[in-house]
Amino acid sequence: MKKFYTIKGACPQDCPDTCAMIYKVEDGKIAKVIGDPDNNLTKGRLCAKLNNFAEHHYNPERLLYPMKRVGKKGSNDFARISWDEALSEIKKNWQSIIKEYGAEAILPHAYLGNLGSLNGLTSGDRFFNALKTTVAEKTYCESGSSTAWMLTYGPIGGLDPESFAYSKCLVFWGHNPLSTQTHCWPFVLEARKKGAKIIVIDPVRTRTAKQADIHLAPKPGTDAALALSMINVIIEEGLYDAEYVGKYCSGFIELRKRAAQFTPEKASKICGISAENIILVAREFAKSKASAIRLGVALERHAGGGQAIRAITCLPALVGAWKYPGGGAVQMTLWSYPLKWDKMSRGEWIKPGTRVVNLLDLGAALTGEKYNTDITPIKSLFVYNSNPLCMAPNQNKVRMGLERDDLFTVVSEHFMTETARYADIVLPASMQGEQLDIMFSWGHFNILLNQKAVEPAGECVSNTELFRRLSKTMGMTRPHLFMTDWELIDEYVDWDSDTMRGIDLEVLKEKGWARLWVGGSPDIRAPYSKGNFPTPSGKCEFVATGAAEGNHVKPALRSGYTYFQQGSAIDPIPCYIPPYESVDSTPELAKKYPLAMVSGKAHAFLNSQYANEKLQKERQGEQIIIIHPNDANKRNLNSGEDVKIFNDRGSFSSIVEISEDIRPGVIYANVGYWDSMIKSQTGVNNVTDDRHTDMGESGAYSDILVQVEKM
Ligand SMILES: Nc1nc2c(c(=O)[nH]1)N[C@H]1C(S)=C(S)[C@@H](COP(=O)(O)OP(=O)(O)OC[C@H]3O[C@@H](n4cnc5c(=O)[nH]c(N)nc54)[C@H](O)[C@@H]3O)O[C@H]1N2
Ligand SMILES: Nc1nc2c(c(=O)[nH]1)N[C@H]1C(S)=C(S)[C@@H](COP(=O)(O)OP(=O)(O)OC[C@H]3O[C@@H](n4cnc5c(=O)[nH]c(N)nc54)[C@H](O)[C@@H]3O)O[C@H]1N2
Ligand SMILES: [Mo]
Repeated sequence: MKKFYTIKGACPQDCPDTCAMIYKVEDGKIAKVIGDPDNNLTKGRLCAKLNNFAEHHYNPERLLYPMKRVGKKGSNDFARISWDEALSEIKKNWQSIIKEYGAEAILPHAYLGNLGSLNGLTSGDRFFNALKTTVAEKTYCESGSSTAWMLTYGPIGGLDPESFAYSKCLVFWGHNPLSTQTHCWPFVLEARKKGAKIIVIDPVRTRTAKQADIHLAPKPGTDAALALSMINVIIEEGLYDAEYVGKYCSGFIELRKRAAQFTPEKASKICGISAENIILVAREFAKSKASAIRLGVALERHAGGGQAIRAITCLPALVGAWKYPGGGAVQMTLWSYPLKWDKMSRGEWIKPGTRVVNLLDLGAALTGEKYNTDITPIKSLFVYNSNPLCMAPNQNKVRMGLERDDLFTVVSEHFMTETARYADIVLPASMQGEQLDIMFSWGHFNILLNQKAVEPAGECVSNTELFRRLSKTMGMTRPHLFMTDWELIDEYVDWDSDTMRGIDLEVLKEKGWARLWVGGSPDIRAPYSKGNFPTPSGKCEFVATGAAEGNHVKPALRSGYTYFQQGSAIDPIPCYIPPYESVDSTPELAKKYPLAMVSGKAHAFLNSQYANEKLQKERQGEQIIIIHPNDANKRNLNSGEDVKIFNDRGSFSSIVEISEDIRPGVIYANVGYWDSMIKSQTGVNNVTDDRHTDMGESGAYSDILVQVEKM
């Protein structure tokens, strides 16, 4: 007789939705994974990436055993070995590296292949910190926006998607939720039914922008000027909430003075949007009262991305929107979770002065361009939860680093990604249905328990188990390195926190998820109606306290990155910083490379994950770039042709789609395609740069100029 059972789970992906799922198990195998019909947000529906999640577990190309490279780096020539052999090979190499160069010659590289508290961003931190390796500063995403957000509001979670149903004006600013946060949309539609206006601000007419009442398409990286101009209009026309500003905001005079420099006419020239439209949107936002802004992460990927987010976050406070249910803003709900970040990363084990390498600089660090590599070169790289050859900027530099014969590289993976092909040792990682985790979200307020549904395939292990094995192999003895998964769950969550009222492990085991106690139901929820922002002044800070001293990096890096780094001084009043590369800011460069290139998320992939799944590949189609007809005509291009996109850093090929869905002077490309899926065998990140932006050391992925030509 077949044995059937169901187990409650949670989606592992780095996505704001963190869906509640149900694993349907049949004879020890996951037969199907569905969205939990009883969940307040998932409501039974998974997305284009996850709706064949069972099959993903049993993809025949999945890595099931440890392997050792026998061919050239990058060649995909590997031989199966045992776990014992793999671990002793790692031990042998690391011991000799540590003896000759010290442990700082080892660089861990992780990001958010898995978002879990146990198996996610920080799962290896305690191991690497105990081994005293170089510290990885993980700022691929979110650190710039979080830093800016916290300067304005402090660590608050802001609005939840359910609150959108009560908004009267919803602005999606550099955010494309119909691809990247689909489960919020029913609440948006509910608001629209009640008369709410939907505004999308994006250089591209995305799926989301197509649904908007108003779509503004600014030049990339100019949003600070737009937001400051809206502030100008709102103040000059007396549309701000003087009482709310007076009681709960600081720095109004300074903000007013700064915004005065951005008349709609001036901002119009910078942003490429008409002055009338700037005024229209400013008035709509101010007059709607319960107005809300959903910021994406994309805004941070420009030279002045942090300052843009600072300016944007001032808007809801300026008009007093926080007084109303459905009014305010959301950047990362994550900041409301009762998670013990310090325990998760064990930053206290790091000796002050230890080298910190920002992972956006991977190529520069491996090639010796940065970080005193003459004194302590990087001799070993350990990659897990990340696919840097595809997702890190400046791909050629990263590849050059990975090709080094004297670099001992270990990669823990689900699949033989192009990064994994450069490994000396490949280790097989388990998938979400095969491991335990407790999940938070950065787009809502549910906490979820992902229970192990089946045993791992082959010899796969979870990240927690991987680091327990490595700790033992390296002869470590600290008890914290050997805690079980259940012990880690107990340690990482502040179960006594006020937000955990009525939630314990029994509840989570039974139901799978619970909504944190964050100030009542969404129809009445307005927790900042009387200010109470956890900033140094307790107010919404138009002028950011501490910004000038560089305290801005600290709060954002608390999410598990590094802990003792200080940033450089920044302007405490929101300002406009022009792009690193643009027709207006670098006209000389623009003669050679006249098109700005923005990259964003593919509808059917999750970063580079699922790009190797048949269904998702079919759904997503081939790599395309979108170009405006004017720019296409100048180059004599026809839709469907192959083109080459290039600049001084590199190039990639793509099919061209000519469309008015993009503003002239800009092209758009989805990121996530594996090199092997692209004719040029190089990807979007071949042309991106590894520069950091103004805040949180985030990446300037979409702040680049390129040229496009027929292939
Ligand atoms: N389907 C899908 N969902 C995902 C992911 C995925 O890969 N696929 N990835 C997840 C992750 S890691 C993240 S961080 C989120 C990201 O979620 P989003 O922030 O929604 O995603 P992006 O596509 O990066 O960017 C959103 C939009 O910002 C626009 N944009 C770029 N530059 C500018 C600018 O200067 N100004 C303005 N106004 N707009 C700009 C882009 O054109 C793009 O349409 O999505 C998560 N969800
Ligand atoms: N040009 C450009 N580049 C970008 C962006 C962009 O918009 N434009 N977006 C940036 C953003 S927002 C982000 S978040 C980063 C994402 O960068 P990454 O997090 O590196 O991206 P992923 O493609 O999700 O790669 C995660 C890898 O981890 C593996 N993995 C998944 N789960 C596990 C696990 O449990 N254990 C182990 N060991 N491995 C696992 C997956 O198979 C996958 O290969 O990329 C950034 N790069
Ligand atoms: Mo991200």
